[in-house]
Amino acid sequence: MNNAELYHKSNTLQKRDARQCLEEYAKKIKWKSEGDAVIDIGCGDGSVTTNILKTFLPNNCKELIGCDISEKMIQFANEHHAMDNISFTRLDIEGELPDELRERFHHAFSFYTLHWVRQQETAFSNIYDLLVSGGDCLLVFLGHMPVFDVYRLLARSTRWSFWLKDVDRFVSPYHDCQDPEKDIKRMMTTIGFKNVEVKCVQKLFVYTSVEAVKKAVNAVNPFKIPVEMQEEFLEDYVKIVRDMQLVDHVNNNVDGPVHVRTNYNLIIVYGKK
Ligand code: J10
Repeated sequence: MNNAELYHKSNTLQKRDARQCLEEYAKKIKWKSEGDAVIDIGCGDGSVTTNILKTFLPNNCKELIGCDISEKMIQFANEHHAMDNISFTRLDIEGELPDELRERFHHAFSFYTLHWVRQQETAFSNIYDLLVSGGDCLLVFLGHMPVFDVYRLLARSTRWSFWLKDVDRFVSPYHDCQDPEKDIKRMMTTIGFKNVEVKCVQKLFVYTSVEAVKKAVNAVNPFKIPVEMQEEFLEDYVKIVRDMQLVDHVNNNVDGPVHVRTNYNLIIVYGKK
């Protein structure tokens, strides 16, 4: 995920879920009276950080820093969404933490990022290390999601196997997991988190056209497919989605508009240092 312009236009599902989670869980966050430092991990284009997360923070927040592994995303976020106490900086949450970020934040948030991370223990330990003692985190990421099944099916086809050879690198670590709540709780408790709560929630999102699905897929496509093959890739993606019977004709009118259903599991995590 490297194209901020594309992502900016086609992340309706991600924005809806970030807003719904904050509406439900922001009340758990233990705000301080003197002004808090907040980090948003995997901020992408910065729109969720500034247009959604910020609206749930108390007015006396000292700073809000968005971070992302992609330099291009950070540049876009700084150009379009930086303001007074909001800035964006590059950080790989799976890598070495810079000293200046250690124990600096009262609250860490992350929306739709941690399912891309292979080394889950490293990322969660880093989140722990970003927090001051008594700080807390709210993390939202994908468990089971049909998008990953479609990737795997495409990876088995002769047409796409070359381009999707490292497919499992891009499947959520919790896609095939029987009990993600138990596994994540155990991992976080081992790291040292307290008051850990993990919920795996069933969600539904309905795209109102095939074109909208293609744009959403294109906006987060992790595979390096040559530009001239991308439309064909999206066509084949949609063929599989049809085979999976996720496309409904509205009012059974085969010539009319369609709805594309996505049922998936969203994992919502709270923990305190
Ligand atoms: C940063 O955003 C993400 O990581 C989001 C992901 C992986 C899922 C986005 C949803 C898509 C592409 C829709 C898939 C649609 C289907 C009909 C399976």
